[in-house]
Amino acid sequence: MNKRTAVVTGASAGIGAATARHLAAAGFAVVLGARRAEPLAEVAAAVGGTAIPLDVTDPASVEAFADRVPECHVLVNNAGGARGLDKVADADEERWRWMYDANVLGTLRVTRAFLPKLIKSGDGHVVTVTSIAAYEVYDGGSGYTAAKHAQSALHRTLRGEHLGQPVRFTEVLPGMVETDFSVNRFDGDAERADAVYRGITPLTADDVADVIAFAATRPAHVNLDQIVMKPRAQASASRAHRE
Ligand code: 8X3
Repeated sequence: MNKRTAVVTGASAGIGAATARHLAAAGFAVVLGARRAEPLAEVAAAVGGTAIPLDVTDPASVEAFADRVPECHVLVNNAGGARGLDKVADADEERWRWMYDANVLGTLRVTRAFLPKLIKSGDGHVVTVTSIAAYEVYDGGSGYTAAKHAQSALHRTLRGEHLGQPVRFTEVLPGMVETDFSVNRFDGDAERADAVYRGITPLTADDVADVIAFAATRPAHVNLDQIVMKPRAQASASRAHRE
């Protein structure tokens, strides 16, 4: 039997790379997209997958990417991220624009490009990785929480719009996961990023990927709608127990 195809965005590192590994282990042919060609090629080689350059903020790049993938059963919208931790009073519009473009419009572009193939597969599945920032707000987080709320709204809308068609929609909402998420948020400031996870055992990218692969391997009639994941030591975006 031919392998089912899974497409993972933001697959050069973190949750995306781990998801590519877990889906490959679950028997999928994996197509990996990300901007950074070198790490992407390394992850793809390690899982026997196909690396294709993808910048979700560029409509032409998304179109070219989708054109190279003839069939798709599972799409994991993982690309995105945060920029800064500025209060609303100090908001930087460029950072807001990037966060909207990458998280919200990126998910829109990629999902729209793959929906016909997902439905045609007879058993399609869109997994969108949002965040606990998709249902909580916290000081300094507005640009990111606003984008994640919007990304979640877009994703959840699809569930109703495609009711009756052979496609499932799962939203995974992680809390603290130690990846390069915080390093990117803080413009490469590793010390500031480390402080986010200090004194607690955060989730790993593999913890989240394991759950994504679980959702993607349920029988076709089972839709895991929303899955919130946090480390045991985290109660909310702004409340964690630190040793
Ligand atoms: C990452 C979780 O709490 O930093 O999506 O927004 S948080």
